[in-house]
Formats: sequence, structure tokens, C-alpha cells
Amino acid sequence: MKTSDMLAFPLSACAALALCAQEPKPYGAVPSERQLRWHETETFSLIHYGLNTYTDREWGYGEENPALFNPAKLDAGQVVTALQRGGMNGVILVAKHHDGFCLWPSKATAHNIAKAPWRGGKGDLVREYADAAKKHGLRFGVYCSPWDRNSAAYGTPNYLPVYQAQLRELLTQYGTLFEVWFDGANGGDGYYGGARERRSIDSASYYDWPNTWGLVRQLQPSACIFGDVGPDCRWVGNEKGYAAEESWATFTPKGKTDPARPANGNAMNHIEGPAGHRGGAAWIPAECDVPLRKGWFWHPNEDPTVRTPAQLLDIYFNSVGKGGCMNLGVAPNRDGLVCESDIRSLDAFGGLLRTLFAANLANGAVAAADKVRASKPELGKPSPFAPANVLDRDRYTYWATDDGVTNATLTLTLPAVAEFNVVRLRENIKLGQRVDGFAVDFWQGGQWREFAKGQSIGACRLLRGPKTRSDRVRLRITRAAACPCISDFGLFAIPAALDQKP
Ligand code: FUL
Repeated sequence: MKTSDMLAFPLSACAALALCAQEPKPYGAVPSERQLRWHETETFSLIHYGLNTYTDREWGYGEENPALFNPAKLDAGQVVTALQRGGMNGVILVAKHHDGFCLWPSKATAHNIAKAPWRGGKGDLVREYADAAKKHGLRFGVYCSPWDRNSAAYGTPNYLPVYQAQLRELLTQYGTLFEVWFDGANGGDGYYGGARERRSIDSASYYDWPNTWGLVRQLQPSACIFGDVGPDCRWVGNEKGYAAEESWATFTPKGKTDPARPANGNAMNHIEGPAGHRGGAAWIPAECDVPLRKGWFWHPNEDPTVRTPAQLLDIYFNSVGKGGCMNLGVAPNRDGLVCESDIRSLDAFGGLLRTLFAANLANGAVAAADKVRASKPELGKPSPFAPANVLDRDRYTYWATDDGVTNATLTLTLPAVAEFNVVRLRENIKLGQRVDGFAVDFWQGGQWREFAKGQSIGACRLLRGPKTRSDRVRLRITRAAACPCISDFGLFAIPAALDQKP
């Protein structure tokens, strides 16, 4: 605009325009940068592999002989490639499980991979996974069990420095990590350096969480910390990979001893993980973990338990499709490789995801809305919050309404009749979770019919319905805590041959 035009423009209209052209103010708790990257990661795998793989156990006692670990064919590249083909964007390695055996040559404990014959005692499995992940473009993370059934010091004050030293090694030697997993299982019987007894600790205070988590913040500032109730992502509260039908990324963790600052083991309300809390105090989205097989570790008799691609797709809809992340447990076998049955399922699932989301049937549609923020058609310029923003591939450009407008409808007119059975919605979560109620309708036989409705949208809401043919689809925002900021409205079709119920 030229200066002369600006002067001709009435001051009050100018001020109003400036106000409305501003971004809406964030509503409630919002994600940090590290959490935004975590949401974008969507799918990753948790690798359980170690001495338990050879002893056929889920929880090693802590006395297992490292001599058992000598996988001649081990190839982290094979595992990571299988994950990548399976649609996974990250991998978290269980570097130490409850049995205390470290898969890297730790200086903090003698019970580590240097004691194994593998690679002549020079092996470092964390390094091999970190390198393979980097090579194949997957993000990398680690799980280091707080509970250690091998350590003689466990249960005494002398253990914490050992645990923190292990973490420090993992946080400094293997490049950038996207997530550090803190498991909630704690205390009980174990080998404990030969004592073979039961040791209980107060998990709220024993691990000095503020300082232990502080190491992650200090040494890996972009890593999300996973724990029962956060602080960055919460356990979904079950090991089925399912969030609740209406799941919120916000959560108010409650602790036994310090209600405001609960730590792992101190958490009172992790059972509320599936749904989270509407308007919760912090942004702590659900991480939905589930093993591909029955157990987290590989067991010789569990080949028949490998989940089918249809089951994995269902999990995906109930995790990523509910605004969380899907964390799929994969268990390499005694060769240190993903076995054929698992590869078949991963391949089919990954292929299914790629096919499903390759063609957005809303591409080329014309988007229009009854209400648009900062809409000034007289200026001949589209609003920065135009409805068309829901059609680009950017999660952070969005359609918005003016402040205080919490009912609005956005209609997509498709270039031709399309057949879809999946709808994808996203909010620009940088501005918080704002929508409380919505419905998706399609135009058929001269009237609008409802495809689906719900309450929460957040980072991603996937709605699966019957095969639907239409050339007009609309999103009705029926309730919102603040003006809606919708960044995605996509239409997809699960190929008929793969559209099976799990
Ligand atoms: C649980 C652990 O006790 C299991 O062994 C497994 O590691 C799972 C992912 O978390 O709490």
C-alpha cells in the first residue's frame, strides 16, 4: 500500500484490520519446539533385545551371563531398514533393561557388552543402532531402565551416581536424541550383585528426578522425556497402543508426595493417560506403546502372535489418529535380526500407510468458509487465515475465524466426485488445542449427511467411516474454547483389498 493510500484509509478501519490480521492468541497449554518435532515424528519403534532374547524372559533377574551374547549375523541396518519400510520415522533402543546389562561399553558398570564375546568384546550396539538410524534417516532415542537388578548398589544411595553416569554416556556419545524413555517399573527382587533379595525404593525420591531429567535437558535439549505422566510425553496408560476416543494432548499430572511435580513412580493419575485432560495444565501428549508380538522381547514360541497389518492400521488410527504418537515394539531374534513374519507385517503396514496418504482426494478442491479471520475482500487480498490453508501440506498454516467466533463451517468443493473413507483433521497446535466439538458432512442426494463427529482434534484426528462418494464435504466447528485454527482437512481412501476390520 502506498503512503498516500494509507492516509486515505480511515484510521479506525486501519486499526481494526491490524488487530484482526494478528495471529489468534494461543489457548491454554502449548507444545514446546521439541514436542512439535515429536508430533511430526508420529511413528517410531522401541527395540527390546539383549540377554533376555537368549534366556526367553521378559524381565531378566540380573545374573545372566554375558557369554550368551554372541550374535554372528547381527545387523542393525537390517532392523532399521525393516522399520523404515514399516512406516517408522524413529527408533528407540532399550540400551539397558531391568536386568542391568548395558548394550554399550559403559564405564559405569562392568555388566556390559564388553564382557560378551560379540565383536571380540569390542562391540557397541548403541553405536551400531545410532549409526544405522542416521544412515536411513530415522530419529534415534534411548531407554535406560532406572531399575537395575544386577547392581549391588541398587537400593542404596550409591546407585544414583552409577545410573546418572550411564545416562550421561548415552546422552553424550551417540549424537542427537529425539526421546529418552524413563520406564515406570521399579524395585522388587533381583540378583543385586549376588544378594538375591527384594529391594524396595521410593521411586518418587530415589532417582532425584529433577536432576536426573535435568541431565537430559542439559545434554540433549531437543529430546522429549517420556515418563508415566510426562514431563514431555505421557504413557497412554495401556500397552495396547490405544488412546481414548476423545484424547487431549493436555494433562494435569498428579503426584503422591508433590501433587504439582510428580515423577515416575510418584504418579497418581497415569490411568488417566488414554484421554488426558481437557484444559490440562501442561502439554503432555500420549505416547501409545504396543509390542508387535505378544512380548516386548523375542520368544521362540511367539511367531504366531505377530500383529496383522490391519491390526497395526487400527492402532495407528487410535494413536496418531488421536493426536498422539505410535510406539511399536519390535523384538530382534537371536541373530539380532527382525524375523520374516515381523518383516511381512511391517512391510504391508508401511505400504498401506504410504498408499493411503499418497493421494489426498481434497487436492485441487476449492475451500470456502462462512467465517474467515481478517477477511477484507475489498482489499483484493486473501486473508492470511484463508480456508485454502487447510489444503497445503503445512501443519502450521491455517484457517481461522475472528476472536470470539467459535461456530463456523468450511466447505471443500472437490474437482470431481471422489470416494473416501478417511478424513484427516489437524489444528495448528502451536496455538493450543482449541476445538471442543466438530462434525464432518458430505453432500449426497441433494442434502448434507454426517460422516463423523467428535470433540478433540489436536495434532491429528483421523476419522474412519464407510466408503463415501461425494464432491462436496464440509467441516462444522460446533464448539471451541477459542476461535478455531484448522490447518488440515484431508480425504483419503483405504484401498478396498486392505480395508479389513482387525
Ligand atoms: C514396561 C517394562 O517393564 C517392559 O519390560 C517394557 O520395557 C515396556 C516397554 O515397559 O514398563
